Amino acid sequence: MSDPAEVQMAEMRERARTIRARDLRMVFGAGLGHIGGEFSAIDILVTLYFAVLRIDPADPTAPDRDRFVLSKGHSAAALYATLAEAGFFPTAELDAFMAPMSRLNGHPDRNKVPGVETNTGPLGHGLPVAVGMALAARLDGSGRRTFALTGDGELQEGSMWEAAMAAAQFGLDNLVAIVDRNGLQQGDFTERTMRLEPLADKWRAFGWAVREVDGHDIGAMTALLRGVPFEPGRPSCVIAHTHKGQGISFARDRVEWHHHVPTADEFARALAELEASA
Ligand SMILES: Cc1ncc(C[n+]2csc(CCOP(=O)(O)OP(=O)(O)O)c2C)c(N)n1
Ligand SMILES: [Mg+2]
Repeated sequence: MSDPAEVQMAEMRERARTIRARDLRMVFGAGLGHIGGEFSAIDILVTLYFAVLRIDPADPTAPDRDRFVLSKGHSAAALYATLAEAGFFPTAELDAFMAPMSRLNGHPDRNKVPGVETNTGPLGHGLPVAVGMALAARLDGSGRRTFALTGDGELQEGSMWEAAMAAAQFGLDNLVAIVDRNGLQQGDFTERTMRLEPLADKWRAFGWAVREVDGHDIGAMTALLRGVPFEPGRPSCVIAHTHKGQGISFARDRVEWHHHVPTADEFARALAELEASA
């Protein structure tokens, strides 16, 4: 494997595996967390942080850095593990996830954690904030881009569609929404709770340029996300088809793993699976 692009992809897959293992330890150690939606999002986060975002962990407040908003803020552990892997803070701190006085809270806090761009957790807030960030970038005359990662269940929040309308109205082609389309929300399938399909057509009807991708294919996502905006004058939407719990065979596509905390036996088996996939 001498092709530099292939080497980079292999490195990113290895980072994703490492981040999944750290996330698993964090949730097991804290006794709280959202492994399902974290594991569906980790390949997307790795693609963004290691191949797409124009950021410098040594200078986390540089004015023209790209912005990333974790609209599905309950996946905080995955964001922390990714930020630490990228060098925003030491990986040793991850063990303090949700411990008393730790800055690694259950939902991300921009005032505490380097690399976190805005506080999220209440579903339906991150994309609206990202629209404001993208508009501000334009008003500043800055070339920085804003990327927001949303849940699919989160799209049942009306504020997401107000934000989608506004982004198209303002012609924000410096904004990218990535939908973690894992098909599950907290208690059931999205389609059984509040139907989202035809989802790509909905975003198109709201004025966005839409692409669909395998949300666990880091190579495909890298190629796609390096090509934004998809159309000049329109915001870009990527529907990333994913699986909740991806990486742990007995958690994959299982609704209870939305916030199930592994037992000691499950923890050991999951870690063994992740280690075996190296
Ligand atoms: C406004 C609001 N209502 C409820 C919750 C509790 N909650 C956290 S995650 C979640 C389900 C989200 O599903 P989805 O957006 O599909 O996330 P994913 O499947 O990626 O975990 C719910 C209901 C919340 N955080 N905010
Ligand atoms: Mg979901």
